[in-house]
Amino acid sequence: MPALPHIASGKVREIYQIDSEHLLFVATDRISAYDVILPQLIPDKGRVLTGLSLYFFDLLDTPNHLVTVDLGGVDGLDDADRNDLEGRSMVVRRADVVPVECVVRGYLYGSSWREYRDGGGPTTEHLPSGLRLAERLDEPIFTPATKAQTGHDENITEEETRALVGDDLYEELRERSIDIYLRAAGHAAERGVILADTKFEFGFSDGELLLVDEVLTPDSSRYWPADRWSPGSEVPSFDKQYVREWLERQPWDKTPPARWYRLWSGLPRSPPRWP
Ligand code: Q0Z
Repeated sequence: MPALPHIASGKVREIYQIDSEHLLFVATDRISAYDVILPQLIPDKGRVLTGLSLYFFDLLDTPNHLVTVDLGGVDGLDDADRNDLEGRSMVVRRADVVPVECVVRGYLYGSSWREYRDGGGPTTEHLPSGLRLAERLDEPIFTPATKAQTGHDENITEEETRALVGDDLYEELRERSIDIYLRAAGHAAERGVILADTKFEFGFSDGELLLVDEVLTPDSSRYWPADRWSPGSEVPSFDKQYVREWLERQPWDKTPPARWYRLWSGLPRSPPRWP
């Protein structure tokens, strides 16, 4: 990692300081599953993530934090750093990040489904009764969350969100988020992909509300192959489904740290004894 001041670590991403107005936003090759970072890197995964964010920043053409992917103007990097970082990094405008995760859902799944099934919660305030798992909603809903102390996101009500950010910013976040969701979901639908839900983050820079963070990546979004969707059943997600299913067959209890195990073939370790 470069010799720049380190600002923040996520499970997959790292943020460094370039100067008072700019950050270096880096996607690593780490992968997390069941909220735990796995010990093996996925070569160039971070470049795929960064490529997806860049693709959607370009497509959406909405005010965002991206400045450049050219590291030529970034001081304090040597050739090895540039080689490691090229393609997986964005120079971004430092913003004052709004303290709510702007989640938009077009389908009922994940934590929202669990709330709904269990009698309701913050995300189900505006939903009719009688919906099934993975059901398409009549219109997308804005269901913000906050970063809880545990590191897990916690869904919050409209009233709680309004109390956090104020009514005017609430309306702006909801309108921007739903508009972006609808455009991205339409783009995906034309390609046989359902964008079930996604999460945006916004921040202020020079008085302007910018889309920040990664956008519409499989880490921030739930993408489904349209031909595998049917309401009432679980849908296999693109991205980590293979990894989750493989982990299910390993002798790991999903508590950190994930470590290397001998591959478990599923066969007994010694032949059964002849009585
Ligand atoms: C985003 C995060 C982490 C990945 C800070 N443009 C910005 N200006 C100021 N702060 C941020 C951004 Cl994107 C910012 N995060 C969330 C943390 C890795 C994303 F460690 N934190």
